[in-house]
Amino acid sequence: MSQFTILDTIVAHKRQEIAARRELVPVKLLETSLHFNSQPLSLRKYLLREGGSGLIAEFKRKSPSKGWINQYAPVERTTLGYMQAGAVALSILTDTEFFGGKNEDLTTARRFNFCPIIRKDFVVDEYQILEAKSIGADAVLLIAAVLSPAEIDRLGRLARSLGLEVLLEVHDAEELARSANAEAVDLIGVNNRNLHDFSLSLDTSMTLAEAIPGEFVKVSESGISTARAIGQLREVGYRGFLLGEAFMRHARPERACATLV
Ligand code: IGP
Repeated sequence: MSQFTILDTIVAHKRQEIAARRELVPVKLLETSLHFNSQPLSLRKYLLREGGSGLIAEFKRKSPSKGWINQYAPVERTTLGYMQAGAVALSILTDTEFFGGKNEDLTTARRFNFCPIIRKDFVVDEYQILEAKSIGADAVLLIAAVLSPAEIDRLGRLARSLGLEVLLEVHDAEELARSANAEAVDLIGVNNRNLHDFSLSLDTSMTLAEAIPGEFVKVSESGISTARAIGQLREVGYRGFLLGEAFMRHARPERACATLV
């Protein structure tokens, strides 16, 4: 479906940002970062651990669909609290314009936690993969709706060559069929949010589950807020559950996380 969505606006803005960023912090400089040569943690392994919650807790201040969700929760206390509550991994939004995040949020989370961290952003360029590595991420998100199969292949392989795992986000069977490339992708995330009208339905994950090839770890993203929903998703094969707003809309997101684990 090639309908105009918020994604087009975000991606256009992102390309401008990257051009500016590249001038400020050239690749050579990224490569000298402390994290650049560190060994990342495997999101796949953490999610597949026996008895784990499978929860991926997200730090998200605002979004195009909800506006401000939480302006005040500090990254340190929230992410450490998420982990103490029993989350398995973290997802940190680094987009500033639309999600109120920044790279420093991820480096801060990195300092306070020993767990896989996903850099959540709109990746359209190799530069962002190198940047993700340089700020201490363990995994990157690639969104099928904004990338061609060739781009997914190229960006995914680059990420993997740096030891990063790749979470590919899809929201329908067609995207899944054209993008599920085992050479470039480690995990498949089904986004329950419809990016055209922002409506949410867990049915998206429920119906796509069996179409996801077995070599990928299955993750369900967005609109999840109850233990019951997590139980249903687990039953059809999901091993990762990405929750943002259900936690972040509370003044103490980490406490909301503790009630779900
Ligand atoms: C979390 P929610 O409904 O629990 O806040 O959703 C996460 O899935 C959502 O933030 C998300 C997202 C994205 C954000 C899914 N895919 C891509 C930015 C970019």
